[in-house]
Amino acid sequence: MPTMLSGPTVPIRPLTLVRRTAAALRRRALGVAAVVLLAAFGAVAPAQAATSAPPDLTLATDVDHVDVTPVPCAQQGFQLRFGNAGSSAVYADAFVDAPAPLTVSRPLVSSYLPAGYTLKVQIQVSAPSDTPPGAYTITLHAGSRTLLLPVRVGRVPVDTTGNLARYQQVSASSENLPTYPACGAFDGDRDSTHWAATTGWNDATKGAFPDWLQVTFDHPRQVGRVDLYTLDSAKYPAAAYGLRDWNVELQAGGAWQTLAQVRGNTAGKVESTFPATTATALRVVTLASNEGPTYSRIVELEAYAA
Ligand SMILES: [Ca+2]
Repeated sequence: MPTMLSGPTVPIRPLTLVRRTAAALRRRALGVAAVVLLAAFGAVAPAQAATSAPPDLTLATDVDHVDVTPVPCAQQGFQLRFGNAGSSAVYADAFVDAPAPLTVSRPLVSSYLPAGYTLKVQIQVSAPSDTPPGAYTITLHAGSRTLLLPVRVGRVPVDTTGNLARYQQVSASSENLPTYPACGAFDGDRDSTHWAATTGWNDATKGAFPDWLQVTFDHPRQVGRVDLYTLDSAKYPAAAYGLRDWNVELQAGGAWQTLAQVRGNTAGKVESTFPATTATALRVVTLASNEGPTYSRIVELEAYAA
């Protein structure tokens, strides 16, 4: 019979939780002060002036503005410099607020900050392809500090290769992040030797099939050919690590239609051709890998009219 212990159970509170709570309480108090200060002065200090402000928490960035191209996988952002100018260590939070539809990779940075220490964190800034070009502002908060970072959103580049999948919105059943995002399969780089440099998609559900990788067109497109580049390098040949079986599907008339089926593939590149079909989206449904029950790997996925 199992042994039963009697008496009250005292939960062990994680140390990190206690510290977060303390930071939250301090933030609430200092937040009120920040609102009063902002109301009094009607503006906040520019990015470069903030670090010279009185002690305690400091906020700064490595750039005075961020240029954003609204396409998947664009590498753009800034370095957040979050410091403690006080004489004792603190746990503190910095908030990075981006106006919709902009998003940031780290909306909250929580950290232990020894006295005199400045934490440096790289923040990625992203925008969907339908973001109106123009000026935006990211607001950074920490304690009583507020910092405004101007953002300039440009236009979506024009593809000149005929590849209908470039600069479109992409999604996947799962992503093995941060190294193998879905957008890596639409970045214009077909080279498998760059596999570990975010230029390919690898799902995150090892051993589970099917997976899928999708591109959604900004307006209906006529698609008659799909080129799929699976992982194929000297180190990782397609016959051992690449995709073996998959379906090419188009969303036409509101429903998914299978236009091509590939089975038993061992090549690095496969062209699937079919009667040109007007579609709002394209997806590849992966069914098996040459490695066995592991992962789906696509270095680049391209779509053409014919
Ligand atoms: Ca790629």
